[in-house]
Amino acid sequence: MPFFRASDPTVPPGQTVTDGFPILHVGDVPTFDPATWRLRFFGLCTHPYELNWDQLRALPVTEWHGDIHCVTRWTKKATQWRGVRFRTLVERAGTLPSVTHVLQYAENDYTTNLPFEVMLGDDVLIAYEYGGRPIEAIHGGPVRMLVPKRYFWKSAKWLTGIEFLEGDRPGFWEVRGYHNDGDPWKEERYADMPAWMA
Ligand SMILES: Nc1nc2c(c(=O)[nH]1)N[C@H]1C(S)=C(S)[C@@H](COP(=O)(O)O)O[C@H]1N2
Ligand SMILES: [Mo]
Repeated sequence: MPFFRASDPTVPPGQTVTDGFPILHVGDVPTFDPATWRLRFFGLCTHPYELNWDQLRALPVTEWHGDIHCVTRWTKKATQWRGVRFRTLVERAGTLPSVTHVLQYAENDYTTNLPFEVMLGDDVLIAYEYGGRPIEAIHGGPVRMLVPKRYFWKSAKWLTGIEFLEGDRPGFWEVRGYHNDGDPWKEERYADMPAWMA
């Protein structure tokens, strides 16, 4: 049952803690075939590459435990994710010094953008396990991005690619009025809207 802790300093402003795990996405849940699954790294880098399923699973595993925050005002505490640290995969691509932003690509033409600096954090994972099990398809399995410092729309489910950019390029929700940066602690929910109105 959801409950509200208005003064809990561990919950960002305007959020309600939920025990459930809501499901939010556009389009249908895609099917996963490990034989054909690929994750592409491209854009401004000296070594664009792609990983297949076995190659991704052979990379060092990192874990992150913590809270996730959706712009629709639910926060889920103490989630547990496992996957590969995004920064490791960036280093392998040899990004150019001019890279300023990263665009995540996913199934169903979903995209979302963030500054390169945010994506290089220790807590940013290309995740394939949730709560000790493979991420369910409805939650973005086999592989989703996890950027816990931002609202959850910045964590693409069914990740298919990563583009390194010079300059920013707004993604699916960002061009539809969501905030470009989406920091839950600053209540950056929607663009051009004062926090008191959101
Ligand atoms: N590919 C894809 N990723 C997506 C979305 C989407 O529509 N498509 N929705 C985003 C939004 S708005 C949220 S809140 C979270 C929801 O993740 P969940 O369904 O696992 O809770 O996924 C994000 N990633
Ligand atoms: Mo969302």
